[in-house]
Amino acid sequence: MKAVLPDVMTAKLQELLGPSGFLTDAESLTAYGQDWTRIAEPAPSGVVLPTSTTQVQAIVSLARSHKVALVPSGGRTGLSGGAVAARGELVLSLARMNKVLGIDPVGRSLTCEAGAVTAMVQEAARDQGLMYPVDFASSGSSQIGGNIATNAGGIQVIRYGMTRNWVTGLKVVTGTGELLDLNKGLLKNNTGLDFRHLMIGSEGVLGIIVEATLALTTPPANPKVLVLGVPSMNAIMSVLEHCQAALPLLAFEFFSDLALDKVISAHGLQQPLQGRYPFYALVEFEEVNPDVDREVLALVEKCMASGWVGDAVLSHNEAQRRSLWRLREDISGTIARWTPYKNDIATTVAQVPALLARVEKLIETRYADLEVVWYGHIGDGNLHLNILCPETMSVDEFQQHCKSVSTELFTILADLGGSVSAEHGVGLLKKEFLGYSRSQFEIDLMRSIKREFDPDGILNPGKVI
Ligand code: 2HG
Ligand code: ZN
Repeated sequence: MKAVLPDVMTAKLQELLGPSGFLTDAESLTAYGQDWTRIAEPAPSGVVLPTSTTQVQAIVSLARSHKVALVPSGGRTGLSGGAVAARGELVLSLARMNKVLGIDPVGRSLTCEAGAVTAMVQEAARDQGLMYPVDFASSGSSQIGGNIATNAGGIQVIRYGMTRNWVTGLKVVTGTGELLDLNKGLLKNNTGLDFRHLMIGSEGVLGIIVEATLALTTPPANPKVLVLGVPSMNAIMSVLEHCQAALPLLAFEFFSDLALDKVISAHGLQQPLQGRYPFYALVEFEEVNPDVDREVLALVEKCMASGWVGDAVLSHNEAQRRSLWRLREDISGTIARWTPYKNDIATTVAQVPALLARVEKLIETRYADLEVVWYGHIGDGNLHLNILCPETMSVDEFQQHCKSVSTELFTILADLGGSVSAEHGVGLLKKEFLGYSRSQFEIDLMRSIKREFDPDGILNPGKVI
C-alpha cells in the first residue's frame, strides 16, 4: 500500500469531489486521522468527503487501481482505534452523506445515509412518536454508519440489544467497488447467508456502509431512575437478580465510588446519596403502571434488609432522571484527561461473580498503586475497567505495564469464555489480543472472508485481523 497519494489519483479526486470534498490541510489531517483513543499520531495522506454512493464507488475504484489504503470514517468517537489513519491512508469520511431519507411509520423504520448523526436519527424517530433505542453518551457526534460498523452497544442493551438488532437493511460498497443492497428493510427474508450480519461489526474491513434502514420501536412509558449505594460488586449481582424479577428494566448500570468522585469534582455535581458507598447501581425502569412505584419500594426495602443496599434515591421528574444519568454517562469523558488504559470486557451475566473474584485479586496485586475506575453495563455482563495514568509515569511506560496486566486479565476471560472487547470493537487496540476470544481457525476464516470482499486489501488494512 502507498503512504503518499499518487499525483494522478490526487488530480482525479480533485476533479471528482471539488475543493470541499478533498482535504489535505494539516488541521483536517489531524482531526480526521484519529478517534477518541488518541493512541497513534494521525498521519493520513488526505481526507475525502463524498456526497453520494456513486462517488464512494469511484473513490474505491481509484484506491484499488492505485493501491491506496482507505480508512472509512464516521463520527470518530470509537475507543479501539478502528478509524485511526496513522500510516498515510486516505480517510473516507461519510460526514457529508448525513441525510435521513425517509421514515415509514406503519412499518416502523427509518432509512438514512451512513453519516447521519445518531442523535439526529433519534430525533427524527421521536418526531413520529417512535424511538431508535440504541443510545450512548457520544450520540451527539457518533454516526449511524460507524455505529453499525462497530455494532455499538450503549446504556439500554439489557432491554433493546445492540445495534445489530435494529438494522433491517444495509447498502455497502465492497473493496471491489460493488454496491451490495442487503436485506432491503425486510423483517422476514430467509434466502441464504445474510451478509448484512457480516457487515455489522466488521469495522470497515469488508465494505463501506453508505446507507441503512433501521427498525424503530415505541418509546418507554415514564422511565425512572433509581441509584443505589452498594457495599460490593457481588451485592450488585443480587440486586440485579431481584430487579430483573420485579421491574420492567431499561438499564442496569454500575460505577465505583472513585468514578463518581471524579465526575462530581469535575462538574460540581451533588452526591446522589447522604453517605458514600464502594459501588453504585443505576437502575432505569419503565413505570408501566402505578403499582411499579410500590414494587420499587418493596424491592429497595428487601435489598436493604439483605445488606445489599445501604441507601437509595429515586428520580421524581425528568430533570432528576437526567441528572442521575449524568453520574454514569459523564464518567468516560471525565476520566479522559488521565489517558486511561481501557478494558471493555464481558462474560455471561452468570459468570460475572466468578470474573469479579479473579479480577479483584489481579487488581490488588498488579495495580496496587494505580487508580482503577470501574463502571459499565453490569446487567449485560459488560464491565469497563479503566486504569488512570499517574502523573509520575510516562504514558508509554504506563501503557506497557497495563498491557502486561491485560494478558493476565484476558487469560482469566478466556478461561471463562468471555470477550476482550464487549462493545468497543477490536480496531488497533485489541488486535493483538483477539486470540483470547476467538480461535485461530476463526481468525483465519475472517481473513479469507475479507479477501472475498476486499481482494486487494485496501479497506482499513491492519485493523481487527
Ligand atoms: C461507556 O459505557 C462507554 O461509558 C465508554 O462505552 C467506556 O470509556 C469507556 O471505557
Ligand atoms: Zn460502555
